[in-house]
Amino acid sequence: MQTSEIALNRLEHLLDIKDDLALICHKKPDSDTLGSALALSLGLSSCGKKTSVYASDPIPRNLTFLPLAEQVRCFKTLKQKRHEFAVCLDCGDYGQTGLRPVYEDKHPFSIFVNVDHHGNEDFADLNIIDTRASSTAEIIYALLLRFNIEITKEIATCLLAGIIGDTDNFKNPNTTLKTYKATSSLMRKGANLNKLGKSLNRNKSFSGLKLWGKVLARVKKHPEFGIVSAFITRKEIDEAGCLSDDIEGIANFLNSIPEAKASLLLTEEKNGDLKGSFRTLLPEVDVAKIAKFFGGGGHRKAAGFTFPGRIVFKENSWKIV
Ligand SMILES: [Mn+2]
Repeated sequence: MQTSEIALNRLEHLLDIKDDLALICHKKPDSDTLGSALALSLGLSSCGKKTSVYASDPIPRNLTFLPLAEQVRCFKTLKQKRHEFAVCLDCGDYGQTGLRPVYEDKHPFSIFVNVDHHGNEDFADLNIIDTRASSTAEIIYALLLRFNIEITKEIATCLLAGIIGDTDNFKNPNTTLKTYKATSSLMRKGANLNKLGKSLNRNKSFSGLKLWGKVLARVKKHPEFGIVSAFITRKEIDEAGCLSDDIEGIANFLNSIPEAKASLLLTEEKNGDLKGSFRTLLPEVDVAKIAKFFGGGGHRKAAGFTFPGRIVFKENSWKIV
């Protein structure tokens, strides 16, 4: 799925005539949603536009180095500001925007745009979707070129952070020739690939690594489906004093063995929910379909679900209750 010229022209026109925008990251911001929002914010500011970046959840500590990350605001401010025009970045569905708990299904924006590479749902008034892009950052890169906005070193850094994050260091099958072309151009603009890789990948704490050990010790492979799975309980996360950054990456790491068709990591959430994260590296496997079966969603290579539940385990077996 790729956005039509008409939609792109409409977005260009809207950005031309409107001066004040809210840029909204998805829940639990990652480097793609945040890098895309910050890059767009920096780019539009250079054209004299007023932009504010919002996120419903705090920024993970390994992303606070991104230019302007300290200026990301919470949803309380979003409510006070009464923006007319909002663009959400990297949100696969309306729920991902985090707006529902604040506004229910009736958001207050008269112009609501979504720029994304997942393409599950056309929930905004204008949906700029490219499912062939590795990341939303790759789409924003193309949009900035189209709008003749100069890509500064800061913008390049934000966009490359998004690309590195979503391609899992250029390892995922969503990495294309276009991704490498964008990357090389962003590096030419001053983004430091080495430094970014270090900041994004070296983000674990000591207790976090110990938790990884526990989780990896209980990895199982389904004999029929080839799904490699593991789980983390809330008690273990709390006892280790771990943050969500510490657990980040386990789901991808489970795919490291070649016989894995897909991986599933189950995490007990604070609110009593059980979160499932599916990942696959195989082009023919679509984990979004499996996640949908459990009431969730996502894209072909990374998808997830949540439902109320807890894990009960004894020695070698475990079940969801
Ligand atoms: Mn993304």
